[in-house]
Amino acid sequence: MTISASRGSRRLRALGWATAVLLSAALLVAGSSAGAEIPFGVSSLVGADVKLVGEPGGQAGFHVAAAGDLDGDGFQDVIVGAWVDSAAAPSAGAAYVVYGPLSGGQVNLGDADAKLLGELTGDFAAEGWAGVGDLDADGYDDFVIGAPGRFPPNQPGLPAPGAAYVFYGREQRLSGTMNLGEAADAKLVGESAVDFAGLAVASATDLDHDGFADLVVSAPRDSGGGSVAGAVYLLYGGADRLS
Ligand SMILES: [Ca+2]
Ligand SMILES: [Ca+2]
Ligand SMILES: [Ca+2]
Repeated sequence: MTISASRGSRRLRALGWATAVLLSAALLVAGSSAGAEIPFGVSSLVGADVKLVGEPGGQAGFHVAAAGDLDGDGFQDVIVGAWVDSAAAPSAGAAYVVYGPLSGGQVNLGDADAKLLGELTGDFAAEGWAGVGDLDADGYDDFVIGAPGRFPPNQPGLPAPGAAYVFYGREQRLSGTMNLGEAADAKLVGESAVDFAGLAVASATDLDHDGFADLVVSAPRDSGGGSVAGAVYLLYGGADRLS
């Protein structure tokens, strides 16, 4: 019973944290501290406070989430994934970082503060990504970009171990176009050539309640439990950064 209750309270804390983050992000996007007015009933997205517009072919926004305050200036920041962006290589994918506060109206992601490019053909970088809270408890929120390395179309024989790129937030902002492999603080690679590691990444809030946020990385084609049984990895945050 004790274990069950503990798990329940942790789950409630996790839900509370996620709700608070999403609400604060929504309020800042709306540019109002008093509260955004989201209409009841059916209405057009054309009435949104901000529209972030992708670049041709990238399919920006395949996955959305709260990013956190990456530069510690008190404003929530925005990450947008474009999983089939081909600027670096066909379907290498990319992630845009836009630091808040956002002005209203349209934001062209081609003008984002930073664009992080997948490394290889078919990396599908940022098919999944997550703001993961403060992994090292330094006051700056951190984020992770997944690049599952799914088999590119018509190229099923390519290795696809997948990876999760960890970025620690800092006062100095990310800027310009960068390669994920060079810009990330750490790259976590799948165990085998076909694991699709990083297809999903997420915050685990603080699983072990040590004050450091923790991280979840999936590998749905991992075969440690039998053929493509899949696996999920938990990584505990700490003052010693992943590298
Ligand atoms: Ca910020
Ligand atoms: Ca941090
Ligand atoms: Ca922890």
